[in-house]
Amino acid sequence: MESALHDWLPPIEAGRSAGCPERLAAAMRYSVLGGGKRLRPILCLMAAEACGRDPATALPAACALEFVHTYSLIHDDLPAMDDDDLRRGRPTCHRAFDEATAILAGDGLLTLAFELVASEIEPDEAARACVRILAEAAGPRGMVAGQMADLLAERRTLSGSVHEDEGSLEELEAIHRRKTGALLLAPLRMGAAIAGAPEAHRRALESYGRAVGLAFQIVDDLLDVEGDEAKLGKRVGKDLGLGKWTYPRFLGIEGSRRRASELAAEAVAALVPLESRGHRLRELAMALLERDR
Ligand code: GRG
Repeated sequence: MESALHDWLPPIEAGRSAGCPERLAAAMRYSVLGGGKRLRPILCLMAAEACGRDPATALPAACALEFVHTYSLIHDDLPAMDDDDLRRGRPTCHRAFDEATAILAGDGLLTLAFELVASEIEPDEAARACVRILAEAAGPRGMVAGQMADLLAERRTLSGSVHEDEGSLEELEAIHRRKTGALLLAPLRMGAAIAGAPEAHRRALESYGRAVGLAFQIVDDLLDVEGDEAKLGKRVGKDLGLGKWTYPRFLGIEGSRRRASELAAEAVAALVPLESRGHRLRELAMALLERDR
């Protein structure tokens, strides 16, 4: 995964950049190659494998997912959004470079992702399906919509137009299904499309992806309350300060843990049609509950 990401990013060296300015290539590489769990790419490779395909055939899709995810982190960290200084244990892109370069690095990664999917995935039918899945997940009805809804909810809370205990769990889940969930479901759908999986397997992977997506978000909220800043490589305790709606806020710490476990169990149960080929995805769902970064 790491070497594929390395190879598909524009090189920095003068004369080798094939039209990509060195500073832009440096910012893109800084953000993508600076760590990260690679969860979305791993889900994509595992989904292709669970459907009986060599996971290497899904590598371009896996890289594209990581590019889109990294773009979203770069833009989310900007002063106009979360205004963060630390990401993946290092200064955020706009801190290491500057704001304009960070915006362009995000734009570059988002568009490079689609170039990669369109040109490297075979057959054409699978490439077209992956372009559509990725665009839907990342776009104005997916992740961008979730980010907008999250910002609006935060502003309502901070302006006092919504009281602390108002807002509902349903509303919170609707935000997360799009903001985080969509880009965690997309890898499973892309892996299945690349493998040409039958309908029953696609549906199983989608149910798994939805449950894992929400469980991942709940654990993320818990880590913001209880996590270790050094291990996470980002600021903790910021959700409360920003007036964010989180699972611990609605369900408490224990209730959130319980809900995450239920969702992981749901995810595992959804894999039954894949029989023993779903074993890595099964292990991953359980491991996500224990993650500390
Ligand atoms: C700017 C359009 C736009 C969207 C931003 C994903 C996102 C939307 C914002 C990130 C804010 C955030 C911390 C969301 C919680 C869940 C999440 C996506 C965490 C980061 O993902 P990880 O834990 O990160 O997979 P690594 O660094 O491991 O890849």
